[in-house]
Amino acid sequence: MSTIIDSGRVAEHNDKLRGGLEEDYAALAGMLSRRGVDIEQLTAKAQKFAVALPSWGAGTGGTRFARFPGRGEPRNVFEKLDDCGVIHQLTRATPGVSLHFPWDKVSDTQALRQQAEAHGLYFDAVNSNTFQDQVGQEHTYKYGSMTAISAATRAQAVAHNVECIELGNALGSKALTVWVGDGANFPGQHNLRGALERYLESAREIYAALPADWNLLIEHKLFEPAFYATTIADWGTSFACAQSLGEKAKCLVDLGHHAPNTNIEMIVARLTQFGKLGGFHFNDSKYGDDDLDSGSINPFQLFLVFNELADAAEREGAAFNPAYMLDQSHNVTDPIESLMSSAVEVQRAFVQANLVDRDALRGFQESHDALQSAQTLKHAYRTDVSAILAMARLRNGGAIDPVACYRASGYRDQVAEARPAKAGASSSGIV
Ligand code: AOS
Ligand code: ZN
Ligand code: ZN
Ligand code: ZN
Repeated sequence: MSTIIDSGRVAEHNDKLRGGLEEDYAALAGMLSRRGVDIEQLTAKAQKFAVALPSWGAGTGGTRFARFPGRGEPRNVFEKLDDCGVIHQLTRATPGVSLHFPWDKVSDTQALRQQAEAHGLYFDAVNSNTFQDQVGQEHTYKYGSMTAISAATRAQAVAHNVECIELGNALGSKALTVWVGDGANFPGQHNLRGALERYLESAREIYAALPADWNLLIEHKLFEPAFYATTIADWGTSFACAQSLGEKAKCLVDLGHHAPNTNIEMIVARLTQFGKLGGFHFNDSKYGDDDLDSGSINPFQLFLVFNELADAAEREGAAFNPAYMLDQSHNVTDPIESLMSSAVEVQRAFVQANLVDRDALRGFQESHDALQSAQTLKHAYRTDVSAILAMARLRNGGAIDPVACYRASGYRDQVAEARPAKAGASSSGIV
């Protein structure tokens, strides 16, 4: 597997920090063993944890007001893969890459697959894009795509999704994520039921094109770009559509796509109970679909989501395998640094949730001890598992401190030279 940052530099970085890490790890091991927890089991789980990277997250996202590009942004899908390769090389937690078509222009699937493999990467779910018009496109999506009144527009949206499946199939992906911005800005603009009927009609055609081992992941979002009524606005609609389409259709939960104060972990519990949790877009938010870095605003919520996932994994075993992906917009940070730290935050929530004493929790629940039930969760959440995460990276060949190692490597300076800024460089997209 080829590395992008010289492996000697990573080793040098680790050598400086190894002694301190070993001390912290031993102290944590002792503390956990008094609680009856074997640190090695947790570290082994952490070593297997994976969250996929969004190809569109490698560049600066921008908002509807402006985009302020960073230095050395990737100019094509191959350069995005290089950046993803760096993130995975140092974190060892991000082997998957989720592509977005047609933002990612792919003509030679073989060459792309080879490059991914050289970096130890594979392709996770592919994303279609019918929320904006592309140059030369015959029918506009201004009034909707899969729900459009115009049959020709709907057919075009379906054809694009089928093309995404074909591309993804050639790249080894196993799922198509569909998020559509379709909706209305005015009461009365849409026949609300009619729009969903047309959505389902289009979705059925897309579903029919799925290979046998593929999933269709339906991503809902409360609002934006439609501000009065979004066709796939909530998990109820997403769930009903997934049920009506069939077994291969599942729901994707983007953490930023809910009404404020929604109990997202309960949505996760409901979807797992009925076998319809397909995957996640992890990010964080304060107000809406903010696409801030995972764990940066509400890490306890992220932990509670993983607590439900740990419960589902305990009930369902290896069969339970939702797709974990990041979906963030980086505007004031180096996207590589944000994606590295976000992957670590998601992995942290996963490890903390695995620390929950589930037998004790069940006992407190059965005896109606609400206070101790809550404390059982808090006990796990308050445990600083950083040494486990760092040890998992070290053992997997990554960096003890990925951001420090990345900064010391000079990668951004190198790519800034190799990828000179173009005036008005195109956005990696709306996120
Ligand atoms: C849009 O809000 C969604 O989060 C989608 O996942 C979208 O495809 C992605 O964010 C890129 O814009
Ligand atoms: Zn304003
Ligand atoms: Zn998303
Ligand atoms: Zn979003």
